[in-house]
Amino acid sequence: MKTRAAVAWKAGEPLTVEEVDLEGPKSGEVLVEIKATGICHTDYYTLSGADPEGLFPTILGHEGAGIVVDVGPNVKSLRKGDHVIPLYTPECRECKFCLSQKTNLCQAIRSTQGRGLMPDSTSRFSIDGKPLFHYMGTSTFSNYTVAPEIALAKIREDAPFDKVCYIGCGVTTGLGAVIYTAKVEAGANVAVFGLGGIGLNVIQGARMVGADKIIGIDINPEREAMARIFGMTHFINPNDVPNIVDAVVQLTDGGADYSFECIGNTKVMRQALECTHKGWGRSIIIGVAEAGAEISTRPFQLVTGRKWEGSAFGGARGRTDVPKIVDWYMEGKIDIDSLITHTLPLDKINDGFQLMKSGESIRSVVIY
Ligand code: NAD
Ligand code: AHE
Ligand code: ZN
Repeated sequence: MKTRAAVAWKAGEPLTVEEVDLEGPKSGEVLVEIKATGICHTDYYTLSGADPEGLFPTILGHEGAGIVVDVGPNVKSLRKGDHVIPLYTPECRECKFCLSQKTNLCQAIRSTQGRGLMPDSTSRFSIDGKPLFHYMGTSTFSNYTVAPEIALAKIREDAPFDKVCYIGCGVTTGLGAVIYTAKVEAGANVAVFGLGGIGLNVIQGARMVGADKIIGIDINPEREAMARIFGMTHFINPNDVPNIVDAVVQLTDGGADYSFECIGNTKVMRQALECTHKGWGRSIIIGVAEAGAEISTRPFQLVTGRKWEGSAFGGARGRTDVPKIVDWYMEGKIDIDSLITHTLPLDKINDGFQLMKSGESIRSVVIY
């Protein structure tokens, strides 16, 4: 079949909307009509050329929601008409990683996904007979996409696609880092570095679990108002204080119990670790840093009890947890609408990247 898709031909170049050929689903695969997709900073990161797994030409996008239009042979858990959110972190429930119950990082299809291919090592997308790479197993910047059954979460049918698409990455990553990865307890002091599409969801998660001080840190002063609505109790612009680590330590009587880096800046990652409390502080890296970037600190920081950790997709097991997060939204327990500051047609997708770069948007959503 044919589908309209925004194609990334080369790193650093704008996407172009094209008519693309899409092969039907093979064994264990599902054809999905994408109804809406968010634009995440990670799409921009890969487009920029900084992603060691970035392959071109490709169809980016990993924050979508849509409807199943066809299933391939051996698909058991989904059928035509089901509403779904594609998962860049699948959940096969059979691999060593899933069975461990210690991680959400299902590895069933990770190697082919990282090479921009379906599990049989081929692509379903092509243009003029030349294959295009898939991206993160999702490629939601295409009106129709094919994904493995294990990489689709079935969601309730009354949930609006143009809002719950954001649960496909940003919402789950932010809330999940607090709830599933860090397991922040009521009364804890939390510091959040970077108040964008992810950081504001960390703030929202921290409020949900009853954190005490929720300190937001961002160089963009425009982020303060929205962060306060989501539960931030204190705001610090690092450009307004001599030392951001000292500022957080003073506010929290010795350091934050938990900190979250939601930027992808290795210098900030160090600050986020060092502002946590001696003896028990835990710092969770969410931000994605470019190929070649490395983190550093004095080992003494770890010897004296601070822990450096990371979180992918908020530690969420997608097929199990994503439908629950959709329920939280539908029950009014979380706010998604306020964070979607811009909606665009596919033809304007490059404007969405521009709005992110300029700091004007929190989330832009493309509606097909
Ligand atoms: P975003 O662009 O919406 O937000 C980034 C925020 O950081 C902005 O508000 C910006 O003003 C702020 N910022 C930039 N430099 C700063 C600095 N030096 N100090 C303080 N604040 C600073 O991006 P996003 O969509 O929220 O994504 C954030 C990061 O999380 C990206 O690196 C993205 O790739 C990553 N990410 C990771 C996962 C995961 O599973 N680990 C999932 C989604 C996104
Ligand atoms: N290819 C990148 C990896 C980037 C990365 O860390 N991705 C996150 C999700 S970001 C979503 O916005 C992730 O889930 N990582 C775990 C994994 O298995 O990829 C690089 O830098 O190499
Ligand atoms: Zn993302």
